[in-house]
Amino acid sequence: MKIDVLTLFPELFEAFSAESILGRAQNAGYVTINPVDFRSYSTDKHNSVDEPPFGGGAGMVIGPQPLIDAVADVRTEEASIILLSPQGRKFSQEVAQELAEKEHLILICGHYEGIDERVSMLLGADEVSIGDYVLTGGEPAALVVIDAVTRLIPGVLGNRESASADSFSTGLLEHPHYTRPREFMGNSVPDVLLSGNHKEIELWRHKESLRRTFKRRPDLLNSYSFSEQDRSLIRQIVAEEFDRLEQD
Ligand code: 6GU
Repeated sequence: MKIDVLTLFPELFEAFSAESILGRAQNAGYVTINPVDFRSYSTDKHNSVDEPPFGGGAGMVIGPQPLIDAVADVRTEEASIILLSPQGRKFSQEVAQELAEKEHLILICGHYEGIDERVSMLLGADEVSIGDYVLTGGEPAALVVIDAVTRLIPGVLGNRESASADSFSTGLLEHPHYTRPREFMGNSVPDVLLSGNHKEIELWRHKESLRRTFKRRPDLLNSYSFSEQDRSLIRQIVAEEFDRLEQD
């Protein structure tokens, strides 16, 4: 996959994408992340990219010319053009999976008050937001999208890090994880994890996934389909949580 990122701050992407799994994925040839400073496409004599808004008001708006020219330069037949914007459709694991199947992504990062509306219209851009909060620019959102998408490209994660058991891929939050030491500041690792009984461990993990989702993100259970075993585990969890409340 090729990911071109049109931004006024290309260094942010160079640093982030050189490290860890993203760095490894690039070195192994699964993905190429190419930050493009779209200021260099400005035909303005001062290389400026922003202007005050027509109609008045605060801030500056990024004009269409440098972005349209930059996209024309990097675009291929297969490219999907994504504009990071708080007005976009909401990013999710499902959207990440959809984008991970593309060959070429062009991500456009706005800054200041936003981007001239004609950019999205002329490019037929897919506008994407990473959530209901306001960032100073699209760059952190583009980093989130790049990270979530890259790890889903087949081969990027080894078997040991496989994405299939992740929170959201199963429809549930992940179970808790523990490592050494067995006891830390008076808190022990649950006995079952030291038992060596893999069936029991799997059952415990699944139950704790259900418990966490039930307690922290009950909204996720609306689109989860319960097995008979899940129903029985949920009954146990409700009884356990109720007992815990009565003890306090
Ligand atoms: Cl893509 N951009 C900005 N500026 N704020 C956001 C966002 C994007 N997604 C959520 N908030």
